[in-house]
Amino acid sequence: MKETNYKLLIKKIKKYKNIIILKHIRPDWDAQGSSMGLAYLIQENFPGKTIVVPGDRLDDNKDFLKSKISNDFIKSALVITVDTATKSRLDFDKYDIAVETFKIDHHVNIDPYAKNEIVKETAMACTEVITLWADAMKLKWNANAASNLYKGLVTDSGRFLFPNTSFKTFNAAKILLENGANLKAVHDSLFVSDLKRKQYANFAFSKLQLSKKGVGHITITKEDQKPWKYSYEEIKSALGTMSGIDEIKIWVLVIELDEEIKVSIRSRDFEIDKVANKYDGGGHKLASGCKLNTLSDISKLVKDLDAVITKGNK
Ligand SMILES: [Mn+2]
Repeated sequence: MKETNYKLLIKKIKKYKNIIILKHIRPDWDAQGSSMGLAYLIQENFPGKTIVVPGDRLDDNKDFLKSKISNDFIKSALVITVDTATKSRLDFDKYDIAVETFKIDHHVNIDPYAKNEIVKETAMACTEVITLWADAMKLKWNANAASNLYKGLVTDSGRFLFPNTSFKTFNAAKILLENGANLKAVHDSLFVSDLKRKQYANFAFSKLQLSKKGVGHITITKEDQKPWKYSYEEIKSALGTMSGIDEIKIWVLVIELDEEIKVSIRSRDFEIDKVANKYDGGGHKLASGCKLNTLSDISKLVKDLDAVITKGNK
């Protein structure tokens, strides 16, 4: 990573009055926390900017929303993307008319689509990248910026339990807590569940099927989803019900959507990304996603994951 791009980002922010911050479709808290945290940081340190954060939100925060974004506005703006590895995943259909673009990310950089970038593939969360940048550039903090960035850090690290959690993750957390992140408010907003959520988790877990080798899978069909009226992210929360269980070595959540069948695969020890590659997907060694053509392909996928355990690919 070229540290010079740290300063370049500051230079670009200073230069442009209009700033658009883009995140990926179906945002998670790293995407939203990165975009909102960065927006609050820019607002605090560079007054007078018009900052817009378009796309879906996970909560009812209406800050930095704009009902209509004209082509002229886009062309005149600095367009920063966060937490989005590939251009096709951006939650914005007019990225191509942007002139000045800047990518901030922590995914494997398979699609360097922006003019400039700060990409740290070893960072736990995109919010970690932004936090370390803001700290190095000695920006002024406020509680909104720190709390939003902390949300991405605590969720992308699985509450600091994922095996790649490191001293760097805690260093970013330290910076955010020193600068006003409200730990209790953030944790309450993210982790205090309502009764319906618990009931959904119970329902999902009751569908668990476990292979002899230790591959657990839950399939949530379109029919299953109807009574809950949940968003994709909420449906996906069923994935977590299978983690932290000794007998489940690899766990798989299959979600049937209108246009595709999405699969999430997780493991504590076994490398599952190669299997994900085989099914039109990929990601990290212990956390990957892929797609299936039909629900009946699940048994093939489970067999392939069984083989990973048999071979002992740790
Ligand atoms: Mn992320």
